[in-house]
Amino acid sequence: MGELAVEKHVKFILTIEKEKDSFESVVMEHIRLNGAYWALTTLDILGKLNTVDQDEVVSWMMQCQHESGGFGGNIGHDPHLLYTLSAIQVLALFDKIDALDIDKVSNYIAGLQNNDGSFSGDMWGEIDTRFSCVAILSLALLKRLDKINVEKAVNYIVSCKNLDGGFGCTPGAESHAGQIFCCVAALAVTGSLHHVDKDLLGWWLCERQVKSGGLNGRPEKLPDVCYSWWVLSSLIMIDRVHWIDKEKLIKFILDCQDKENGGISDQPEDAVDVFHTYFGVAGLSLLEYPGLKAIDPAYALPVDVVNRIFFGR
Ligand code: GRG
Repeated sequence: MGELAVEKHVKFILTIEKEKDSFESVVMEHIRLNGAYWALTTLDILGKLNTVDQDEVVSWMMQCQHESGGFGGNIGHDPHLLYTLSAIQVLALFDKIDALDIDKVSNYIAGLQNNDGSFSGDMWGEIDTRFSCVAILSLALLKRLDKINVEKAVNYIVSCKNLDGGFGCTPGAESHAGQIFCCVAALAVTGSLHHVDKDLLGWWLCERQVKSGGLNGRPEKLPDVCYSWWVLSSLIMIDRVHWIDKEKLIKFILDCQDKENGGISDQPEDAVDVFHTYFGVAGLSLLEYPGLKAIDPAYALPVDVVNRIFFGR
């Protein structure tokens, strides 16, 4: 089995940040704040967060904040819960959450909760369990969960549970590993995991492993490195991670590396990008690959960062 090409991946991430006119930078222009979270968390897991200028990142990021308190994907873009969580996560990595007006940001998030407990992603109203997840993770990191009706939020997530044990984006929608992460993480953070049938969901999740060792996101679909995160983190949170073949999954992720120029792709031989590089490295961290910082399966932040926030150490 090959090895994780740490130096190459660090170089890949630092290069895409500098090449503002590259294809990668242009297609990521509208989600640059998500990209910053994926890139910086990868660097931190690899022990290389000190290679970036933190003040420069924070100064750019604070310009992405809208007067409502929410963050947009880039300067001048409309605010959305998805970018607001990324901003909080990046500040958490830098130990700079205090740079935020915490009441303003948490009021923006709480204002997006609907009467049935669900969350809209932004003022335009789309509802999805992804937004329940990011709202709950954000408010938990800001220690402001009291701003929302947690019981209603949990009941809405439970209403998205399916007969196969999984969760979808709205009530009755198909189970998908990405949405399962969202619902399980939100339930974990709110102390509500008793709503999950762990054996039933664990069985559905471990059936996501295909012959190559990779994981898919739902039945009959192709494996993709990003599900190493969505599936594994969920299995860990429900204590069923020993139901998959870890060695085969490690091999699948390592086979998706560009060993020459760095970066990780969705499948072997495909083009690399920062999203799959992050979820590949984060997946390896969950698999306890040597030399990587441990990552928290619910907050998707290094464990030392989460401990610093909640336990001051
Ligand atoms: C804190 C890590 C973190 C995330 C925040 C936004 C979010 C919460 C989670 C997104 C979860 C999700 C829906 C992931 C799936 C992403 C993905 C690869 C979707 C592809 O869907 P299809 O239908 O692919 O194109 P499949 O694999 O089903 O064919």
